[in-house]
Amino acid sequence: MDGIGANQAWGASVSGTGDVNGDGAPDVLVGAPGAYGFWVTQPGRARIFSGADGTVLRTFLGTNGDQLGKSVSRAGDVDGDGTPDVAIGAPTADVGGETDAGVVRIHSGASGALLSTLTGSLFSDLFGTSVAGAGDVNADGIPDLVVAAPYADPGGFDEAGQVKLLSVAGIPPGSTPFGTGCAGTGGIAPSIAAFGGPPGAGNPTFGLAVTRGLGGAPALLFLGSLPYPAGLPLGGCSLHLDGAVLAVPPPAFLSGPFGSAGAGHRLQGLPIPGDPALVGASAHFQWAVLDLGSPNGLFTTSDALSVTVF
Ligand SMILES: [Ca+2]
Ligand SMILES: [Ca+2]
Ligand SMILES: [Ca+2]
Repeated sequence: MDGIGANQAWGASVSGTGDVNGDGAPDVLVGAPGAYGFWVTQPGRARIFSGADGTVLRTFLGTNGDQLGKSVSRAGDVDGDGTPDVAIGAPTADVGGETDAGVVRIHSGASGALLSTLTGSLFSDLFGTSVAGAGDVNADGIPDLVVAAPYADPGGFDEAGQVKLLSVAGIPPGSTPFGTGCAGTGGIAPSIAAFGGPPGAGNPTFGLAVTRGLGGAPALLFLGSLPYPAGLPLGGCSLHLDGAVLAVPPPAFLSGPFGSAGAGHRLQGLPIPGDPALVGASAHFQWAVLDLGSPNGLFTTSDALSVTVF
């Protein structure tokens, strides 16, 4: 696993990832923040290598001056597909015109796809200089991350540094939860949250999560044209959507272990097209999870979420 060019800084960061390719052997993640690209300086890169035979399983590339790979970490199974995911820091990435604010990218271990980006907010904070998987600190069922911005200026102290413990999922500005979920096996009700950044038009990583569902169970995401806060009774559960249709046709299977109460979660990407006509539009969502321990003996429902695009 040697670098193949001058100044790549190959191995500036290393981490185990868990088994991303399902061959039973844990794999490894290596960062090269100094790696170059054609005509750009220090975009950086990171790679996952097979722990079994050292072959390259995934390659992640930064863009100009990002120094992607300055930090790397296992992230746990963030999207709930059963394969561990990874976090990669790019501390000199620019964010919204703030030079070197820094980002941490969370990628699927299974496909390499970008799941979410956590961002620094201010000039020269270098957010993402270090990153580590923290486990599920806030008990919402999704693994969290701890990220350092060592050149941040908290309290007005120049470059005092700041460490943030961050949840991948939550309720973004302009979105409103409503209604109530119904409890299934173990007396635990699923809940809905958003991930992948705010619901802005053109955000390709926006999506919705279900957490605390029955482990390994299939789940369906429903979309309604109008919210129905009072709820249509469904045998002890409530449908909080008017004109409900499936938002995504195939069911998503929640993370395991299979059948364990409240242990299942899943992230479902819902990329928002970059269409100005969508700005100001609202959509309303609710999950249903197959769970024979529910009041109706068939499925539980989450609370609902209204999302307004800006
Ligand atoms: Ca492996
Ligand atoms: Ca995963
Ligand atoms: Ca969490």
